[in-house]
Amino acid sequence: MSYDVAAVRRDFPILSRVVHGKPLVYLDNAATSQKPRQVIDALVKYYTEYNANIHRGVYLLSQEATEVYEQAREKVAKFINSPGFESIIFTRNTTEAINLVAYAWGRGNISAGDEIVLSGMEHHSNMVPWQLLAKERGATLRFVEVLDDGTLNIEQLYSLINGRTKLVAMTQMSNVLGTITPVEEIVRAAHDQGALCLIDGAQSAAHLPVDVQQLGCDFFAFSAHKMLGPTGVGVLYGRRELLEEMPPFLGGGDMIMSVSLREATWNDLPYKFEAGTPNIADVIAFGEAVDYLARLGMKNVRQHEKELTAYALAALGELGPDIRIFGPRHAEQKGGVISFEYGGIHPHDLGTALDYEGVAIRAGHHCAQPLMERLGVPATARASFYLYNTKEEVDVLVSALKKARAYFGDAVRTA
Ligand code: 7TS
Repeated sequence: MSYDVAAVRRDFPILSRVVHGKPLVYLDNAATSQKPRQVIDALVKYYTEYNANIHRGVYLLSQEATEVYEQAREKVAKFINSPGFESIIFTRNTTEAINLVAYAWGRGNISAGDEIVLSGMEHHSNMVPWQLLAKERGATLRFVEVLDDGTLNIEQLYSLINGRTKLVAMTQMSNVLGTITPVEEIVRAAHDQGALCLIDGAQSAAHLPVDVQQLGCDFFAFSAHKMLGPTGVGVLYGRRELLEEMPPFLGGGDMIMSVSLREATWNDLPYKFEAGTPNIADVIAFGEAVDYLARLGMKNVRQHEKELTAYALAALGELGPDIRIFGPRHAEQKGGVISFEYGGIHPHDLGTALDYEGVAIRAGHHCAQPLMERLGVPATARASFYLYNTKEEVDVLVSALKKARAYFGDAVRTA
């Protein structure tokens, strides 16, 4: 391991919290990550020292705010190796980034008979916008199936993509199974048939090194709040030529070049897609989050999480036949996300029991109901790790699970 996890943990004030009398073990990182003090301080600094609207002020505060906001964009561009800042559009979250593409690109490019290829493990955010678009346009959605081992049927992907396919929209990492998908291959398969490819990077950007030029994707969407940044900021990366051709998503201030009573012309990229006063403070703080991740190095983050995931898979596996782990069983194939069922205990009961031990996990359908159906369960319990989690915390999870099993055991067996 090439960074000091104990030192990293000291940067996260919340990690020294006590819940129900127990030290917090935060294992719901796939939902949102915790924030280091550098990010929190950046928010406070902005509001204390240079709060002003951007892109319009002639006075110093506004110039400072504009400069730091635009620096954050440059940092994000570098973080995912975007060829330029023009391709980086700040949105509210991944969901809005995907909807932006569905509206601004989709409505100009999808018509009756066209096909959009998705996978059966998509988050609702990468499914519902395409359902809306397909319904409106008379287009068809096709789905790559999830195999029993939690990976995608890539052979099937090749047979689904054809001359009618206009877009392939797929996650790079499942928020339920942790599965890392072969996105480079998926992008190539889409391009070979003249289709575009959107990658849902909500999970991957936080946990893997991402290079959009190497991936070759046309769009890449992700959220700041899952990668140490604040809530309320997302990113859409788009290939410049595509963004140039797309009409605006939202109309209003900042996105225009000039406006007359009946017409308007559009601002340059990326501002054409950032209507109204943006989330200045949170974008600035996101810049700090990106710095933090870059300092640790995303390869090191991945390495740490891979070791932790391997450790957790082994430790959970030792709970015996009562535990069912969904998705890939090898840490190589997945991010630090483990969905499971244990002892016939309802995931919500399990989540509540773990909470009393200080362990925060997620229980539910994880906004992936079609995947739940494929797995044949209404919900799963899910533990998800980040760069500050430790093997000791995995041990706490395992002993809390054993305790819950002892508590619920008889009730479940006699039910
Ligand atoms: N795509 C994936 C793969 C996700 O995991 C999520 C959020 C989203 C899109 C949407 O991101 P948002 O920032 O726009 O909400 N996933 C989760 C989760 O697993 N639990 O809570 C949110």
